[in-house]
Amino acid sequence: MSLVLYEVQDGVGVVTINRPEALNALNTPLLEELDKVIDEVDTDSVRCLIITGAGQKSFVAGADIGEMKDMNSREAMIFGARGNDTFEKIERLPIPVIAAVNGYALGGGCELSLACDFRICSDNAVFGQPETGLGITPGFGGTQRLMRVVGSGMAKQMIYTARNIKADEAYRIGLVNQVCTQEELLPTVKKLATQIAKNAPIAVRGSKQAINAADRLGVEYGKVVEEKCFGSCFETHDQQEGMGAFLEKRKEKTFTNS
Ligand code: DAK
Repeated sequence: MSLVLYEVQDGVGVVTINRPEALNALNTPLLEELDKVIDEVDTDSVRCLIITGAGQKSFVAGADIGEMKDMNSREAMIFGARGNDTFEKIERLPIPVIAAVNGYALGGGCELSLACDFRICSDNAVFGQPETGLGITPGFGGTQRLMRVVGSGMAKQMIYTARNIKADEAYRIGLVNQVCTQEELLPTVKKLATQIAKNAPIAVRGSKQAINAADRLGVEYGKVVEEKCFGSCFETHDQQEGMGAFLEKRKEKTFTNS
């Protein structure tokens, strides 16, 4: 049985972390499969990716504590680097990635959701960075990405206290964009993904690139990337099609990512 499932429908890919008996905790074989699946996403045909967890209870309940417990320092660094590399790949995918958080998103699970462009969760979701209570620091980018989403004060509070927060609080602090029932979660996220998939990929991708550039390297650099992306939309099929459709009062548009 695969530890990571992947399917594509109508230009939307769904990655499912599939280890429900351990609440989808991330161990080495799972991280290796996830890395492979991310490499296999065909970003020419897939226009938006969703990441979710198998079962009704958990998105990802963190890195596998059983596997980590007896690691030596070197092994822990390798484990951390593996997770970091894969999460970095997710963040750098040219297409948008939405986390559909269907339960526990703790430690590495919260960090996986933070590597996505944004998060939508079910009302039973629980977020947290419990690492300091386990004697470790967050290791899959949590000290870096959480503060960018919720601000450094709130990120520090969550990390230092290791306190879990429920869906309503996650919404209040801006960690998730929307909360829905468990049944509504995937349909809601798929609808959003389909809405994204309908827009010009060249423009959606350029927007992601410019926002991420500013996020990582600052506004001055982000503005340069924005100008470059804006300019490179012109003379493309998609720019001609989008503006042409408006001027011709035409609803139907065919974007080709070219
Ligand atoms: N690891 C391994 N197994 C886990 C797990 C985890 N993180 N979370 C749950 N499980 C397993 C449980 O052991 C149990 O297995 P069995 O006993 O049935 O064999 C099964 O999933 C069901 O869990 P529970 O029986 O505990 O279920 P409950 O509903 O009672 O509780 C819970 C659900 C999510 C509150 C509880 O399972 C829990 O507290 N889990 C641990 C959550 C946690 O602390 N997660 C953060 C892990 S630390 C680094 C790289 C990465 C990281 C850090 C550093 N470097 C190397 C630099 C990342 C760290 C983390 O993510």
